[in-house]
Amino acid sequence: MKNKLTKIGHRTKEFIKRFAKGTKNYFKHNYLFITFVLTTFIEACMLRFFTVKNFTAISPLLADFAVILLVGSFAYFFKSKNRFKYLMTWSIIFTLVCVINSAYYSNYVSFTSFSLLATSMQIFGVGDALNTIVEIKDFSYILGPVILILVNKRYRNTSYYDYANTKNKSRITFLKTLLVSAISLGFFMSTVTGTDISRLYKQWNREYVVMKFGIYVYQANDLIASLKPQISPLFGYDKAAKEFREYYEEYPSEKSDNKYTNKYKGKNVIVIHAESIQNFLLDTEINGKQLMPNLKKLSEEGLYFSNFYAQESVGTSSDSEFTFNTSLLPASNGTVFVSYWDREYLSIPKLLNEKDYYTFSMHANKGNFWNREVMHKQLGYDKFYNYKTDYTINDEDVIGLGLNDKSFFKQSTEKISKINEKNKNWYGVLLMLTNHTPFTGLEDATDIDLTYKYTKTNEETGEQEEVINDYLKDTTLGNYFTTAHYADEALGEFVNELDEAGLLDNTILVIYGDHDAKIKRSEYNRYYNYDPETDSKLDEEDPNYKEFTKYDYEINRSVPFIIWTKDNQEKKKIDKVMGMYDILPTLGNMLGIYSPYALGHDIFSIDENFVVFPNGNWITNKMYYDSQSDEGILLDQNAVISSDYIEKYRDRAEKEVQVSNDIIVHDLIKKTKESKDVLKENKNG
Ligand code: GP9
Ligand code: MN
Repeated sequence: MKNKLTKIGHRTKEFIKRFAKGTKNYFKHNYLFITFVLTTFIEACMLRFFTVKNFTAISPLLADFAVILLVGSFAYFFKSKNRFKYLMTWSIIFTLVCVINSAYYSNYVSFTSFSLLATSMQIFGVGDALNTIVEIKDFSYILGPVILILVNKRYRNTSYYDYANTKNKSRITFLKTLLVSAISLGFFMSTVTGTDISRLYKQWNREYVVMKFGIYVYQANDLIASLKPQISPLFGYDKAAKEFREYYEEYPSEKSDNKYTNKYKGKNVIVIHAESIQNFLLDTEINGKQLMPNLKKLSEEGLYFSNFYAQESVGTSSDSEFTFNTSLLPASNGTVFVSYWDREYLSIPKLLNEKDYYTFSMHANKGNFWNREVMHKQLGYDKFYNYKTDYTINDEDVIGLGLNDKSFFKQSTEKISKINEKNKNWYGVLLMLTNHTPFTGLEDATDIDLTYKYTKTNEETGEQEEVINDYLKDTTLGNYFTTAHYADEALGEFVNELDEAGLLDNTILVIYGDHDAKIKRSEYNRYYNYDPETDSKLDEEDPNYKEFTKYDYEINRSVPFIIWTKDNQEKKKIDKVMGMYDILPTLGNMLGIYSPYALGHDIFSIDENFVVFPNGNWITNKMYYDSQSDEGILLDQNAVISSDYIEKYRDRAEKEVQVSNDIIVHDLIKKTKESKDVLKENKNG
C-alpha cells in the first residue's frame, strides 16, 4: 500500500515537473505568439473599457480569447518570417477594428458596421464627416502591433524561430492551441442565452452584442450580416422580377376614388408612433381608473380603426415605420432598416416632398438606434431630430431608453412651431419612447393602483376585514399599465400644447400603436383569471376559468389607429380589419398621394380586407388563420368559410410576403425605373 502511494506521488511529481518544463519551454519559444494573444486581448478589453465599460465581464473575455487563439493557431502552419507576417497582419486587422470602433463610438455612441462603409460619406454628408472627433485614446491600440514588431526584432535571431518548425511539431502546437480555443469557446457558450443568440442574429443592438460577444465576434458577425444583402440579390433576380410583374398584374394597386379622396390635401400632418400601445388599453380600467382616457377621447372624436394590426417582424419599431411608410412588409431575413437600407423605396415622405411638404421625424433616443440616422434619410425625411443633438436631455428626465415622452413632446412642440413658421406645409412623425419594454421606471410615480382590494370574514374573529393583494404589482403587465398611463398623459398634454401653439388648426393628427407589448400569454391568463383568495390564477378546472388562448392573444395584439382633426368632423368607428400596410393607401388617398407598389388597400375602397403577417398568418373579419399549424378560428360566428376561401387567402398571403421580400432584396422598385415617373405623376396629381 505504502509502495503504491509512493509510486503515485512520484508520478504526480514527475508530471508536474514535465508540465512546468513544457510550459517554460512553450513560453520561451513562443514569445511572438504570446505577445500577439496578449496585445490583441488587451486591446479588446481596452475597447470595452472606453466604450461599454464592461471590460471585466467574463463572457466577452472568453469569446475574445477563443477568437484570438483560433485565428492565431493558424500561424503554426507558417515558418519563421511568414509566421510573423501572418500574426502581424491579424494584429493590424484587430487593431483597426478597435481604433475605428473606438472613434465611431466617441461620435455615435455605438459600434460601426461594414454595411455603412461603402456609402457612409454619401449618406452622412461632408458636414457630418468633418465633425468627427478622434481622441488620443482611439490611437492607443496601435501599441499592440508596435510591441509585436519590437518583440519580433528582439527574438528573431534566437531559437524561437526553430520552435515548432518541423511539420509534426507545428501540427501538434496548432492542435493544442485549437483545443484551448475550443475550451474557452465551450465555457463561453455555457453563458449564452436564447436572447443573446437572437440579438446576435439581428445585430442591430450593437452595444449589447459587443458587451456579450466581444468586439471581434461582433465585427465578424457584422461582416456576415452586411454581406448577406449583397450576396442574396445575386441569386434569383430574373425569377423575382417576373413574379413582381405578375403580382402587380394580378393585384394592381389602384388609385382609389371615394368620399375621402383629397379630403386632407394641403393639410399639415402630425403622426404619432405610439410605442407598444395596444387597443385593449383604451377600454381598460384599473381600480376604477381609466388607463388611457386621452387616447380614448381622441378615438371617439375622430376616425377610429378598431380592428387594426401592426405587421412587424424582428425589426419591431423599425419594421412598423417601414410598413407604415411604404406599404410593404418587413424583410423575411434581418431587418430592412439595418440590412436593406440602401434600396429604393417609395415612401410617404418622398411622395409628400414632391408636393412641397417639409418632412421630418423626431425621436428622443439615439439616432443610430435601428440605423434610423441613415434610414430616415433614405425614406425621404428632410430632417431627423434626435437625442442630444436636438433635445435637452437632463439625467432626471430620462426614463428607459431616453428622454421621457412629456419632455419630448414639449420640446418637439417648440420645434414644430418653428417649422410651421418657415414652411407652408409639413409632415412630421414623432416616435414615442417611454412605454417601452421592460416598462419600468414609473412604479413609484403613478396614480394607477395595481393592488386588488376586497373584504373577507376573518375566520377567528368573525369580523369583516380588508385584504390588499399585490395583484398586478411587480408584474410586466402591471408595469405596462403604468407606463401606458404615463404615455396617455403625455399625449393629452401634447394635444393641448399643440393647440395652444395654434398648430392644430390646419393639421390632421394620425396616431398608431407600433406593435403589441410582447407580454407573455401567461400574464394575461393570470390577469383575466385572477383569484384574490389565492392571489394567483384560478384553477384551470374551476368553472369560471376561461383560458386566454393563443388566438385570443393574437387578436389582442391589435393596436390603435386614429385619424383626428380638431373640428371633430369625422367621427366614425371602422371595424373592418386593417393592417399597417393599409395606411399609405388610406391616408395617402386623403392627402392626394399614391404608390403603385402598395401591398395594402384603401380601407374605404375595399369590400373585404385581409391582413397578412410576416410569418404568413393572416386575418379577415371572418377568420384568423395560423400558417404554422394550418388551422384557424372563426371571428364571425355567422360566417361560412369554404376551403376555397382559405385557399385564396393562403395563396395571396404567400405571394405578398414573397413579392415584398423580393422588392427589398432585389431592389425591384429602383430596377423597374418607374419610381421617378411615379413621383413626377404624383407631383402633378
Ligand atoms: C427605440 C424605440 C423602440 O428607439 O423606437 O424600438 P423597439 O424596441 O420597439 O423596436
Ligand atoms: Mn416599438
